Amino acid sequence: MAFRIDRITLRQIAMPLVHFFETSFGRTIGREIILVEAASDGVSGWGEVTAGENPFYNEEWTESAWLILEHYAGPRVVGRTLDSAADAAPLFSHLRGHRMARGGLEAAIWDLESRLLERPLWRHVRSSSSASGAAELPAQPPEIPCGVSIGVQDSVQQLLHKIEGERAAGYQRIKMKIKPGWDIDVVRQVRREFPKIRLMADANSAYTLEDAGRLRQLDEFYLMMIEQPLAHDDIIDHAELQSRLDTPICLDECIRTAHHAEQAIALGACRIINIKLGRVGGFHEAILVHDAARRAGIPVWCGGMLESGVGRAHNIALSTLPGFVLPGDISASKRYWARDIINPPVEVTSRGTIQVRDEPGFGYALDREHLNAITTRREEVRG
Ligand code: OSB
Ligand code: MG
Repeated sequence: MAFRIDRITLRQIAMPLVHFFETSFGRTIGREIILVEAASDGVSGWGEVTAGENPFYNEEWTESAWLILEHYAGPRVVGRTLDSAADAAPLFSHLRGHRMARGGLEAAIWDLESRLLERPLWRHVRSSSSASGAAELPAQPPEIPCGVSIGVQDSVQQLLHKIEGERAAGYQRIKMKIKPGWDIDVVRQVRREFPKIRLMADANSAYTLEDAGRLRQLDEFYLMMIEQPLAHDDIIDHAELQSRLDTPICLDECIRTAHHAEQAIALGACRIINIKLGRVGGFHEAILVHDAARRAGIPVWCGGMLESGVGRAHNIALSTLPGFVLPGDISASKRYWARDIINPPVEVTSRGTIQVRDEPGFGYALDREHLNAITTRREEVRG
């Protein structure tokens, strides 16, 4: 079904986190998020740009994403008629990098198309994957397994306390952030306290190959995986490191395309892949990464970027693909926000799962009043 993109509106919102989130690259206390609205024939689709406030996770940040959307990606689609949402990503493929900016717009177009078809986005996503054909589409919306990502804390005591709380809430696995000075000893204490939990560590590129001996010490704690220990753009060193570790390596930052996934798998640089919608530039590429991993027998899970309800709902839709067999970093709205921008907020069952909603598009209603109250910038893209 062809549809014309009548209007693209960018908006920036300010959302304070209920608790700071600290990684090896810094501490976030509040988010500055860009939402993209794509309208056709009076129907709107929404996407979220997952770039951080600073170019520390990758090269993008809120300001750069706004400029890319305003001057490059947005004008490519305003007034254009698309045969399907899958045709959106190729319109931006001449741009180098800036996948989170592109991905926010692309996701809005996927949401728009599924709303025009009055179809849940998750069904739309599943039927677009060649590695999970329509025949496999379940009649009932699935439940997706959830884990939590816990940042570096001010004390080990505080970390243990947080883990206890998340376990009690039912989350299926705990990811803890590590960095030099907050790693082996802290993981040891967590393991002593919680010998049976599914535990993993995310370093966000805080180490080099010189640290291989140190990282090997983590093997004794039978972690599910260690995520992105080495440089954000270095697949080769990860292959070398993986050959020296028993613990599976999971790549996050390194994988921006399906081609990267294929190369990393071929080199033995990882045994697991974290797929983030924004990092790879939207649904089109995310599905291709999933399909490549599935063909190779590599399990994937959905990463998070401290998203508002809009990005969170998109992550839930993505996670219904059959290769997402490990718990994702997709947790309840209330872990991040005093008030989310969707209704109902994302909730997690006592089994540590999210029940996917069978509603059109991303499946939740926008809280317009709240959205307007926290909007700090708004602009329509000129074609
Ligand atoms: O590396 O997965 C990461 C948050 C910001 C930037 C990078 C990462 C993260 C997380 C948070 O781990 C996951 C979440 O949204 O809860
Ligand atoms: Mg990560």
